[in-house]
Order: sequence, then C-alpha cells, then structure tokens
Amino acid sequence: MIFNKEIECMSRKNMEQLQLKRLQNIVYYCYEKVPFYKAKFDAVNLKPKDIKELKDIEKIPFTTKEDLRDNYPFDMFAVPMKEIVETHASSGTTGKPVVVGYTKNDLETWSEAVARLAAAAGVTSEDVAQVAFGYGMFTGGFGLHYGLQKLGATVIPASAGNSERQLMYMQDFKTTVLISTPSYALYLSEICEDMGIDPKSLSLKIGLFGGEGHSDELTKEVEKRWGIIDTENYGMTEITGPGVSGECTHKTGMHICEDLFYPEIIDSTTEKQLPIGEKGEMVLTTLVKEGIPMLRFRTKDITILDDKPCQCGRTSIRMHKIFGRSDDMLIIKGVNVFPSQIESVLMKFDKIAPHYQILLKSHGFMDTIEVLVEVENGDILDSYRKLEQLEKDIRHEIRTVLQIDATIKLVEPKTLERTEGKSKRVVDMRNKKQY
Ligand code: DLL
Repeated sequence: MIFNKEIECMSRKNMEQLQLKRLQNIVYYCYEKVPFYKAKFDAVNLKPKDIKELKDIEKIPFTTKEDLRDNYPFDMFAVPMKEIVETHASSGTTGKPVVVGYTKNDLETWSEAVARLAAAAGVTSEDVAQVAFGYGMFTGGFGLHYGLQKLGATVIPASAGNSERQLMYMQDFKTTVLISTPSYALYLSEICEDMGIDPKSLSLKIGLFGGEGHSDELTKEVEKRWGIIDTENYGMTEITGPGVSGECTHKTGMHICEDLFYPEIIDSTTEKQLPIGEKGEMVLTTLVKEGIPMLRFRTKDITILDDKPCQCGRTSIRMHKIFGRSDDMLIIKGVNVFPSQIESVLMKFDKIAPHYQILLKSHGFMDTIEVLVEVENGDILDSYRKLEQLEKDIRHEIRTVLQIDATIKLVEPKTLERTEGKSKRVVDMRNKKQY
C-alpha cells in the first residue's frame, strides 16, 4: 500500500517544483525567526531571495550537531515555547544533549513520514505492531507510535527492555510487526529460543528496524530466525527522529520523504555536493518543519543516493543502507574501514554467531584491531585445532576482502554484551593503559 500516492509517486518535475517552493519558504522562515541562521547568512552575505533554484542550496552554510549543542537547550527554536507541544533529545557521548521541539503541525508531519515508511514495509491497519523502542527522550518510541497509529495499526507501546514480557505480548497479543533496533531483534530471537519457543511459530510477519545499521548479511540472519521480512528505516533526532526514509518490500534502498527532507550528498572533506550515485556524507534540509527547522544539517552518515525507478511505483529518491558514520570510520594502518564491512565478512561464516565486538588497541605507536566473535556452538572451543583453523580462516577473509590485519578471538556463546537499544560494536581502548 502506498500511504500518500500523490506525493510518493509524483513526477520528478513536480517534486522539484514543490521542493523549491518549500525551500524558499523555509529559508525566509529561518532567516526571520532564528537569530542563529540570520547570523550565518549575514556572515556570507547571503539573502533569502538569493535562493532562486534548487542548486542554490549550496550557497547556504551547513548546520552541525555542535551548533545545536552550542544553542542548548532552545536557542535554535523558531517558535515561542507555547507553540511547542513535545520535546525530544539525543544523548551524545559527551556533554549536553541535542534538544528538539515539535509544534502540532510538526507532529502531524512526523506521523505522516513514519506512516509512509510503515506502509511501504507492508504494514496495514490489520496489523498489531509492538514498539520495543524506548518511550522517552529518544525519538524511536513516540515516532513509530504516532506513525503506526496514523496508519491505523494496533499499537502495543511495550517500550524497550524486559524481553520475557516482550515475548509474552508477542505470543498473547499475536503481534505481527516488531519495531526495534536490529540488534535487539536478534537478541530477542535468542531469548525466545532459550525459553523453548520457536520464533517462527509466533505471528510475526514484518520487522521495522532502525536506529542503527545492519548489513545485508545480518538482515538475512534476522529474517531466517524469525521467518519475517526485515525492513530498515532511518532518521535522526535533529531532522525529525525516525521517518526520514524507509525500505519498501522490494528492498532497493530506503525511500526518502523528499517533499519533507531535502537530501544532498557531499564530500566530507571538500564539503562540495556530489552527483547522484556517488558515495558521501548525507546532508539534510527540513522543508516544512516549524519548531526547529534545519538547513543543510550534516548527518555524518555515509550513503549513496539512487534515483532509478523502483518496482513499487514510488518515484522518491532512495538511499543505500548507511555504510557508517564519517566519525566512526576506522583507519587501520592507513586502510579505511567501516565496522559494517567487518560485519559483512563475519556473517559469511556459519560456525559463528552474529555477535561481535571490535576492539581498537595500540601497541607502541601502532594501532591494532582485535575482533571478538561468539561461536554458535561452544563445543568448538574444546578443539584447539578447529578453533585455530576457524580464527585463521576469518583473519584470512578479512585480510583478503578489507586489506586489514585483525586478530580474531573466538569466545563462548552469549558472552558478549547485549543491549535493548543501539548496540556498541566498537570499543576504543587506544591511549588507555593495557595490562
Ligand atoms: O536513531 C532515530 C531513529 C529511531 C531512526 C528509530 C530509526 C528508528 P538518533 O538517536 O538521533 O535518532 O540517532 C541518529 O543513528 O545519524 C545514524 O548514524 C544512526 N541511524 C539511525 N537509523 C539508522 C539506520 C535515531 N537505519 C543516528 N542505519 C543517525 C544506520 C542509523 N544508522
């Protein structure tokens, strides 16, 4: 089902016209309502009237996460607080969080964006959708909740954690759609099996997974374990939360709500726009947001845009699964590699479980990488020869595919940390004392 056919199947020409009109409006709006933007425009001698065509967007200075932090909590809001009806925040690893605010119209837009991605994944008003994202300052819980309700699905606001209870709801309420991070979906399947329940025997049909990436290989694993279609969606607090884009059942990339969020790909270093089809950092501009509009927000997420037609009939531009964030790219002895690429290699091996952790260490002046991987069946750990052979094979494959030399350490099943939200795959132990 296409939730908003008129918009989602619009011709390119009409979409570009709509985008230009909305871009011009939002630029005026930002300039008039947010002193931060006025100062940025004035600094480069840019006036809202200078935005005459879509490519003029390149004249607008970027906005970064740091800008939001510097204006903590509300200085980038474009409306008085009495018009803000909800706030959310993303907790960074350091310092103050980024705070965003939604007007009533913003909540409508957000619900629309999420309803579109849920419909694209095959969800209908017949479905029972269990939201296992946290309901709190994180945008995952409320965002999916609003969108699924707009679509008419029955929402179970289970929130994050308490896995046994999640499974009880899934059994008793006959949940057909699971909403969570992909790593939690995997963890939940494990708990399900531990409880003696075959995950495939439940009523689950569709997974709406996001908030973190998962490789194609991990997607297949989740699909195999649950017997479902695993779809991915993407977004971030600064732009709206979930709802920027999502996969349809053809899984040819995530369809972007282009009438709401204008996507660009730039080269992170030169900061110049790249043509469609080239890999780079995604930059997003909100086209209709009232509470906290964002002009050219640098997501740091690396992807590729694709404007080839999709069989589903939607004409929207799609984005490839995120390759990684420009700030989590690892440089191992000069070779650039994203954790997701390591995941893809690991997932090719049968005897290991889809749970791993990447440890970055330093030996003298040299950075080294160690990958801890769980074996599927602990028996192999009793056979030194088999264990050594498997470690060797994985190391060899990583070297061949990614040109990096990693130490592989196979560990007992279920010994690596599981999380109910976003997983932490990389542990940076460099510059820390090692014993
Ligand atoms: O994670 C919003 C969200 C919630 C999206 C639930 C989808 C589902 P933040 O906490 O602000 O917001 O984190 C945003 O998470 O810049 C990406 O680096 C990463 N991320 C989100 N979705 C994906 C995805 C929410 N599908 C940051 N693939 C983003 C890869 C993702 N990374």
